[in-house]
Amino acid sequence: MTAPIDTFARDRLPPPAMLPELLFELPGLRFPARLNCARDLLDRWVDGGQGHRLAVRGHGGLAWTYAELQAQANRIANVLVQDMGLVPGNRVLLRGANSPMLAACWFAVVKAGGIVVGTMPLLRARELATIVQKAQVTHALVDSRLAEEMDLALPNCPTLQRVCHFAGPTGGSGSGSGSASPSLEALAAARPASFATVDAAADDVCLMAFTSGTTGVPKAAMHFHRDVMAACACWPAHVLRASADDVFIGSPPLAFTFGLGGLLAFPLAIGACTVLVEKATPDALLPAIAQFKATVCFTAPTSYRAMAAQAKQHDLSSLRKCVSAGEALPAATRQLWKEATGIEIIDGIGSTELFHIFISADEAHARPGATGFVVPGYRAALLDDEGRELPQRSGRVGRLAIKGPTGCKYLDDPRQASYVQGGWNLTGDAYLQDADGQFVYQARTDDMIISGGYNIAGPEVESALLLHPAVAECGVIGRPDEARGMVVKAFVVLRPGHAGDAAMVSELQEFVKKTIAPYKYPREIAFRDSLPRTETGKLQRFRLREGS
Ligand code: 3UK
Repeated sequence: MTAPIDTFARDRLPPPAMLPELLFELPGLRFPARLNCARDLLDRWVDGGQGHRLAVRGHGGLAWTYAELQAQANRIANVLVQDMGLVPGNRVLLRGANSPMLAACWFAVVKAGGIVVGTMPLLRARELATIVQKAQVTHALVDSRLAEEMDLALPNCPTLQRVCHFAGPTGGSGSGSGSASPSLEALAAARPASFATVDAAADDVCLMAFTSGTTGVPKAAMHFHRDVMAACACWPAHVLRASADDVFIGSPPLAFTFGLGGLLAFPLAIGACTVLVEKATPDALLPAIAQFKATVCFTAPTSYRAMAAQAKQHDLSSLRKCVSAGEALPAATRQLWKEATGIEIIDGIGSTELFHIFISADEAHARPGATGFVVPGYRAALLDDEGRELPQRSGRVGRLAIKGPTGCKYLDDPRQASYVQGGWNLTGDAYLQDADGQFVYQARTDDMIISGGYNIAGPEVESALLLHPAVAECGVIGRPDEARGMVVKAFVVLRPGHAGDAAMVSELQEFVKKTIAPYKYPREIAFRDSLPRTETGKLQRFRLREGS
């Protein structure tokens, strides 16, 4: 009855033969044919008499209950439909730092049957235009402080008909060219606080998550309403096990599915409160944890490492669960954080294509250097070079393959055939499974270093270097070499007070040889002030390779 009117996304799903196999065996994964995730995450609480509970907090004392978040989302949904002409299936670009207002916009789009296209705040006009063109974005809701790059992109965005600006959590007048037209807040205030959430099909697309790809046009991973709820029923319910009294906080942007799950869908799925702060660098996250008495934290390994050094200067006594994802968690970082806070980090590997975490270990099962066990609801295999499954717990390295209730659905993209093969999602990671069943990360398959006939995983060498007290951060790559094929090269950022001289090079080399098999030691070491990272905190090894 309310199938999407704009079938752009549906028409560009991969053909059935190229979709991953889906598993819905777990209780909690039986979904009705019609489902709007905004109803299950937001309306449900208000309808059930829980509207007075705190849903979202932000800067400047901003705090909305579930009823208030719903009212604001409803007003914005009315603006989208009545002022901006949105019809179900249209793509709506969201642009802003994490904030309660951005969360309200997210729910407004989904309630109205639109498709959210999140964008990282640091993206430039060129990258925004690429996204708009690929997703054929029709509408945009933009924090006025980030309007400039959007305005610069507009000449290259012919499909983008309607742009509306909001002032951002700290208020202010905004500066973009749109300041002459009414703000989203003003339009929203003039519209009713009620809106009938669109009755969507469980397999209608509700979001397009652009991957932080390193080469080529970015890929858009599409997710259904059902995918969002399926993710809530797996890792959060079985591994994180947070409760309605928890207060979530963290750094990943809502445009990144790590942040969308951890800081919006997962807390709201259980009626908890989420703190959405604009600035969540290690310096800013520590005082925010103390200020909001946060209990569950989501951030990247490098952020835990940086925060561990300053943790003692802050009251982190409220904190009870800390989640790390985005890249491998070095054992040294796990140890530093535990010494600083007493908390055992919950590591988990997830991906944009699978929406969230599919291998992880809770506090009780965490083991340094291992990612953990396959998350209930998912199945994992390791494939050899011929695509055959390795025996379980063999200790042999293979390509990680995942199946579950979520899976890769790229928008109109031939690269679907590389991520999905034989019904499996191939994440591009090399893993081994040890005798206990724990999955141990090796490297991205294209980052494996083959030197003198040995396979060497850069992250293992990085983990060894990070155990040395002089090392703040490091990245290890293979540099092409005539004699050995590749040589192991480390880029190292030293802690203050250490000099990057020849003596330090030999000291670090000897240290690695004593810590792991000596043939893995970095034959070359270069010192840097910082390392190239994506906005999601991932080390860009390809840029280190270019500079080697
Ligand atoms: C790597 C990890 C080792 C791995 C993500 C949690 O990172 C996320 O999504 P992306 O699409 O990247 C996916 C790739 O990142 N990776 C992520 N976590 C770990 N490697 N240990 C980890 N714990 O190469 C993976 O294939 O940016 C993470 C939830 C949602 C996400 N989107």
